[in-house]
Amino acid sequence: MTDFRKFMTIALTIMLVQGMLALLISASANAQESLMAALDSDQDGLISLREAAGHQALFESFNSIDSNEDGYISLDELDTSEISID
Ligand SMILES: [Ca+2]
Ligand SMILES: [Ca+2]
Repeated sequence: MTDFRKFMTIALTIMLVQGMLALLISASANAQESLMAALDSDQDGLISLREAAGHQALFESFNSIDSNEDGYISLDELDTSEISID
């Protein structure tokens, strides 16, 4: 009986985790927009080098993501990049 309860607890935990993962994955469809919203502190729709300093991976590859070299990362440039929120 104890083993069965353990099993049920583990099974329920796995189901919960899977449900949360599914939520996370559906939320990440807009990951780049969320990243933009999180970093664009002056809300001009662009991430400046200074704003990018809040995200190490983005900051380190800022120049390669800023494909038109205007010193800002637009949502399009962000979309093209493989940067994600972690
Ligand atoms: Ca900005
Ligand atoms: Ca740019």
